[in-house]
Amino acid sequence: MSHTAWTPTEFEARLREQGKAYHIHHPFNVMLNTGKASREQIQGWVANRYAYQIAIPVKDAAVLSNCPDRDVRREWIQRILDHDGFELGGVRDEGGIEAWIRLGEATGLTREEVVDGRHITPGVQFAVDAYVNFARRAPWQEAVCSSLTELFAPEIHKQRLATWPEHYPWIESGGLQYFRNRVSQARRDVEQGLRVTLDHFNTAALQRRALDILKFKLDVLWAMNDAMATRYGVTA
Ligand code: AHQ
Repeated sequence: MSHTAWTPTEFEARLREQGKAYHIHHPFNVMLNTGKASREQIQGWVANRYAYQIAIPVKDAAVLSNCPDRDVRREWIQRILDHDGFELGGVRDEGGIEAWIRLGEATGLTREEVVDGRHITPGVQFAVDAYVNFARRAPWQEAVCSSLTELFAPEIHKQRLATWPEHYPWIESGGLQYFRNRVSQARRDVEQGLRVTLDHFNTAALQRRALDILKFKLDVLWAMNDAMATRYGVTA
């Protein structure tokens, strides 16, 4: 086991290598993005992923509460605004959680059944809670590192935008706005997440820890898909 730290370039390459375990490769996601999902499977996915979406601002607030660095907080707080929405100085943005509910309605779910969480499976909730609880108790730099699954997120959002209109024309196009917004938001998130991670994890041991943290978060996303596949089945 090497005791010499990787250069930032090599370290970033090792982080990106972990994309092979990203949930874009999970059979449930492959089913969704290759047009094989039924209406019920898509509705189940949207309703279950709501548990994750509403947890993100809580997770990000946990990071802020652990972070003494004002400059880092000034950038990180944007993530909460992205999801919860805001009304600042006359500028109003409904936010990503509202856009996710719209996605639910576009698939034929009612706002009420998305928001009341009746479709959320225990496995999805446990994975989401593991992520939030990790961010609450871990050093804030480790929680920042765990958000780096977003290195791989623009591709999955673009894949949905490229395939869902063709495969699922019955989903009203406005419902996909969430994915359109996330392509640029994920890129901006990663710019800060990577900067903090490459700077903080600067010894061989710390870099191995960073890879373990990213693996944990990849497992959170994978486990969510496992739970949904168990509940709704995977049509190959
Ligand atoms: O919509 C997603 C989102 O807002 C976030 C925040 C970020 C984080 O802080 O961990 N991760 C994330 C992700 C979102 N969408 C997922 C998807 O597949 O639609 C991907 C997920 C991620 O890559 O971590």
